[in-house]
Amino acid sequence: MEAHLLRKYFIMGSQNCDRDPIEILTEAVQAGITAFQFREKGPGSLAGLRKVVLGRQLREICYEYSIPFFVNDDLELAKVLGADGIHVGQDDRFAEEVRARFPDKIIGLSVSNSLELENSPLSAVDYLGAGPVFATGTKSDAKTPVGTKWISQIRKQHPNFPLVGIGGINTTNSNEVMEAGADGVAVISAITKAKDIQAAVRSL
Ligand code: 3NM
Repeated sequence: MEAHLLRKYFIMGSQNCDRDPIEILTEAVQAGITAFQFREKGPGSLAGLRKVVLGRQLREICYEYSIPFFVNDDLELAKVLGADGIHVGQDDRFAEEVRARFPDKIIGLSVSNSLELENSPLSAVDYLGAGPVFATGTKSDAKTPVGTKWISQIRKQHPNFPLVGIGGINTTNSNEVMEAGADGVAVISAITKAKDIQAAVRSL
């Protein structure tokens, strides 16, 4: 994949939103996010048909603005929505299985420590999401923050592998993540909770 697509990677599900997710995504794409992940997961999230209906609307916005649309974990949904890519975590299906089923989609994998990284099938995935870089209140089961040092280490080990930092990243600390060698920052609350999404995305 082209690593520059990871630069401002916005992740969201309706559970992260205090107002209409469609409005939030529209503002974010107009402000210049480079990729979007639909992550309808955790307390308060939609399921079944309501999840599909929202997903379709969000997918359409990304299509209209020509930015890649990713689905978190849900392979069936990724297929139904014609997603450009799928993001899987360590607890989700093995990345190799996802690759076998979707040879042409972009596949991202979360890593939270060196052991996970060592055991990751890098040849089966297109990019890594490393984190949480900083403490985050958005994901209740987030692991211990890895800090930007670990981002630098991964970059040293894998000089050319597309890499995005995630977790607790905001307009104030995103530059540290980029300086550590990430290709981009993946954020939820820095955008969903922003008073001015245009300004937040620009600042990221
Ligand atoms: N994954 P915020 S942290 C979805 O560490 C997610 O893998 C993480 O939300 C990981 O930008 C996280 O609001 C939540 O901190 C990111």
